[in-house]
Amino acid sequence: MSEIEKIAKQIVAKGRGILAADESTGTMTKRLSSVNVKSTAENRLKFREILFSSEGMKNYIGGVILYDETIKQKTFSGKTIPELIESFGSIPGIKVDTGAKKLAGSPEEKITEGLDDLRERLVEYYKLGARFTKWRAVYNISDKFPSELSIKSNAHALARYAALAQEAKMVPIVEPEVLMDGDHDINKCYKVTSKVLQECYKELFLHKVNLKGTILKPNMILPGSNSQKKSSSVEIAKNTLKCLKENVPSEVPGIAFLSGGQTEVEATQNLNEINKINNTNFLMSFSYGRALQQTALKNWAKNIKDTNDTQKIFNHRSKMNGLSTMAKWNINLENQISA
Ligand code: 5MM
Repeated sequence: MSEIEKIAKQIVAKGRGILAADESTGTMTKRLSSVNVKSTAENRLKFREILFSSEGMKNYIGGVILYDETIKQKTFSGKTIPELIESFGSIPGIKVDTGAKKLAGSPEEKITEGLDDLRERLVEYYKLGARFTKWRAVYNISDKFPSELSIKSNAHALARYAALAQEAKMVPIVEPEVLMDGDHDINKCYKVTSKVLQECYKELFLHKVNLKGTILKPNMILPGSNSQKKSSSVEIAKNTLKCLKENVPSEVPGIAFLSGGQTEVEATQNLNEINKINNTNFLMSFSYGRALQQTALKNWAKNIKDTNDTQKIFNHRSKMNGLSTMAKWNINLENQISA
């Protein structure tokens, strides 16, 4: 087994998942402003360092996705951030796209950019300690969208990125995110996600990407956030598994879902349900941003000198998600946070 194949498996090994802490400065500023904290490089580091040095990292977080600013920062104790993450038994990764921009030809949609100089940037990130990478494409659902142009151009970019990441000896996380926004039902999400995944794997194959050394980071199959028809966890899990079974080649070792605007508990419960009835060979795990950080951030904002309570909250969230990768989560455990 090659090194990247080993790393891919290690990151999403049973009981573990990924902390997506790769918010760009713009997104992090929104998150911090929402809790009335000033978005300075120092504050962004402070919050992230609290998470990265939590006990929960050791047992439940196999990898951390960083942003360019963070991977180059030093902790308050002098270690680099990748060194800190490794010392907690986790693997540092890096977001290498440069964001979703207006798609020429269909300007209401987005194309993810970042291929320019990517080969050189990957070499630098490897030297800084990154062993896996991430690139996110976004697709909107509406009557007209996503267009064929958006599906094809984003799949092409994802595949070019993945091939370059593997050339640089890093695992690519391939993230095609079909957004939850809209009033569509779960069937529409199923259909769109299927199309998007088919095109991604067509391109990954064409670009000779070794699928065994990749991780897929998809959305779960959910009704739109404004849909009148809500779906149960069981329905979400069944649809998600069916869609992935039909459209993801079996060589892919692991699937790490994004949370995409679900609440923390919804994201955990849905993953737990997926693992309860998982009839595939994929390791089904998480790569959550908001669903791992939201409550911890709110708590930290009340007193940015506090470390303990914020870590307690993050440890609990990590543990709940770790349990859900083994289908061992339940609501009683969820409510036992005071420990
Ligand atoms: C953590 O946020 C990442 C995106 O940041 P930018 O929009 O600033 O580039 C994002 O890609 C994230 O990794 C995934 O969407 C998963 O996060 P959620 O919050 O959906 O679980």
